[in-house]
Amino acid sequence: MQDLIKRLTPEARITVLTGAGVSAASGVPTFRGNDGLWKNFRPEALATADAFGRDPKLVWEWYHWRRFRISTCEPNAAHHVLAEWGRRFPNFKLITQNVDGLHEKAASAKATVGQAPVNDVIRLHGSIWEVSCWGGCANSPRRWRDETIEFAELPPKCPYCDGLIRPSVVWFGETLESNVVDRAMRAVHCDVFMTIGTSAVVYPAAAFVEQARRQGAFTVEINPEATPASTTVDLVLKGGAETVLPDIAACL
Ligand code: BV8
Ligand code: ZN
Repeated sequence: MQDLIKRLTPEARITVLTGAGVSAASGVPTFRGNDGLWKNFRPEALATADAFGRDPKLVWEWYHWRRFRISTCEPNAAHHVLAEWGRRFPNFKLITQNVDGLHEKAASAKATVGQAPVNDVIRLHGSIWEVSCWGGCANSPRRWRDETIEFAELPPKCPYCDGLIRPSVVWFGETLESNVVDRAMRAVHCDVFMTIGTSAVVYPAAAFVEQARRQGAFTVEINPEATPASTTVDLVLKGGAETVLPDIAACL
């Protein structure tokens, strides 16, 4: 751990990539854990445009259930430490695969009134709290925030064209937004890269830690389990993010 602490200096370029494991302590089910997001279905089978095209009601039932679940969850100590680091370290960047919005919630919880949350989170896979028109109708914005918990009907209708709306998340087989990928690529140029709470199986996010290492970053993994990244990083800290991150913060 000392190897890491000595590198977390005020001028250090620190980049963190998070996955579902960071929200586990908040009660948000992970994708591939044994509590499985929805046991009968694999995310890869449901989180696709094909699945939505075939059965929009089924896919919406899954998102409806996840939105309700997430609406009852609060950020945990891991989110708060990362939000604090966003304020403390001028060259801190946070990249997340999560769509639950808990990083943003933790950042805005501490931001002084009127101040934009300091760590503008680089959200690779979109937000479960945003929707867009499935048909991309001319009158609708590219995406908009919709925090409805109980939709009157599933699948919900687009208010601009009476077609369907979809969750504004990146599904398997869909490309990530190029400006988001560009920001992530710039953030991978760093002194310390920490991959936290991700099974490191979904691309292109899973490739970032190796790209960071190749560019000279000191790489760290925080996860109670081993992942494909465990054998490539400089330091593995085995444990939950909600305990390991506060332990690191206490040494700073
Ligand atoms: C794309 C949004 C161009 C929806 C999600 C190579 C290059 C590019 C693409 C591919 C490629 N190879 C394969 C592909 C295709 C595909 C892919 O990666 N497939 C995988 C399954 C092999 N990638 C794509 O399609 C991407 N698109 O690149 O477009 C393209 C397209 C096709 C072909 C080539 C190029 C789009 C990927 C985005 C998919 N959308 N979600 C939604 O959320 O509903 S992915 C989904 O998985 C979530 O976003 C999630 O964030 C992500 C990763 O999961 P994790 O976050 O890691 O969560 P998981 O449950 O897996 O693991 C939790 C971890 O936490 C575990 O390790 C556990 O031990 C740990 N943990 C548990 N408790 C704790 C903890 N850690 C810390 N503390 C704890 N307390
Ligand atoms: Zn529409």
